Amino acid sequence: MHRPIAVFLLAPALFAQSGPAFDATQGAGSTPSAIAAVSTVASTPVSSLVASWSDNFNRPNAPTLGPDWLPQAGSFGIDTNRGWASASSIQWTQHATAASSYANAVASMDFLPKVQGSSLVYVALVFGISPTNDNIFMKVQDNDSNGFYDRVYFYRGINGSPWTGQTGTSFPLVTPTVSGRMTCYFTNNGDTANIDIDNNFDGTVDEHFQTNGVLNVAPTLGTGFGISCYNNPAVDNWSASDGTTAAPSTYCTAGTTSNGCAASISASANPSVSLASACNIAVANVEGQKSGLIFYSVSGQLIQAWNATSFLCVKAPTQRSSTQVSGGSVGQCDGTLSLDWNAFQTANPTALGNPWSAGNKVQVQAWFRDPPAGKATNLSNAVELTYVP
Ligand SMILES: [Ca+2]
Ligand SMILES: [Ca+2]
Ligand SMILES: [Ca+2]
Repeated sequence: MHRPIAVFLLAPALFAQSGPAFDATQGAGSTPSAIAAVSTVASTPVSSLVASWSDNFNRPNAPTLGPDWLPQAGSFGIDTNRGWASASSIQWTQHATAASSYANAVASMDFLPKVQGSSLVYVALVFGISPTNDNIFMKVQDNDSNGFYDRVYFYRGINGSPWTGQTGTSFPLVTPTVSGRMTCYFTNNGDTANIDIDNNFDGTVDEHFQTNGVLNVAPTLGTGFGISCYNNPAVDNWSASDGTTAAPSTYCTAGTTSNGCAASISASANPSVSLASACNIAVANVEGQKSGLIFYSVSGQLIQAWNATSFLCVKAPTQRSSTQVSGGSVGQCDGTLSLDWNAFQTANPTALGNPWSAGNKVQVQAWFRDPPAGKATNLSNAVELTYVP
């Protein structure tokens, strides 16, 4: 790709507190201000108890992300149960239904190594997308193309430019990383934009960055959410929320079974203390005709090797639910496990975590038999739930 060249539109004084501002994706050849014409922003009102949206991209390889995403520039597809950007340079896509005022919104996503091509990559979360595509854009980037994400940037517009009153545009990661989870949100009544980086997927934030002055932009922001990438990085486990509470959020990595199945867990919604809404846990892609069970923790996320491919993703102590049979066919990945969370808690009032309170967090994972595998078992990825009233 093009070599970085020293062309900047920005006053150096802006970056006195934030290190060099050079952005390799804004060298010759890129067109940061060229935002493609788009369809109308999805504006379906979301009035449920928990306004949240998520995508773990766990579906067959495909050249698009499917109907939940409205591509705006470039191309996004599915690769091995992850999302990825498959064209070149600046690309972005908007979620079809996610909508919230930016100020209370929270979004997160895993940023992963490139799938192909140049190591000059970024992964960005986009907030407040308006019908004219104004937005707040926060990215983590491998700015020197060495395979390690090393800087974050806060921009107005898709790979755009600083906003008026910003107190820093770009900051270096103390510990560059090949992958991690970024969580972005706003504080200070919507004036401060924040990026948290968890560089080892253990649920604990390792680096935090922020900049101010978003209120100068707020009047022209909208309510859409998006993803943007530069070149061909992979992403996973996107979620967004209106701030009422965190969305059910998948994390950790599923093991690969002896028949090549990667069991994928999901939750229909966060559980409710008052049982106001259903909370169904589903595990897809389980080996057929195997016994298994869903278990949980209230002690936090973990990533600890279980066997050659699986990880234990929840901290001890754990609570098991009943053993069940996965169904499907022997040797196939068509088995499933499920748990009616509310029914289990109602039937087991002394189970771990009871009595529940709003804000309680639960980490849920599935275990199932796989005789040829290490420990003769494998594990799914995990999902974290947050109790709502
Ligand atoms: Ca995935
Ligand atoms: Ca780097
Ligand atoms: Ca961490």
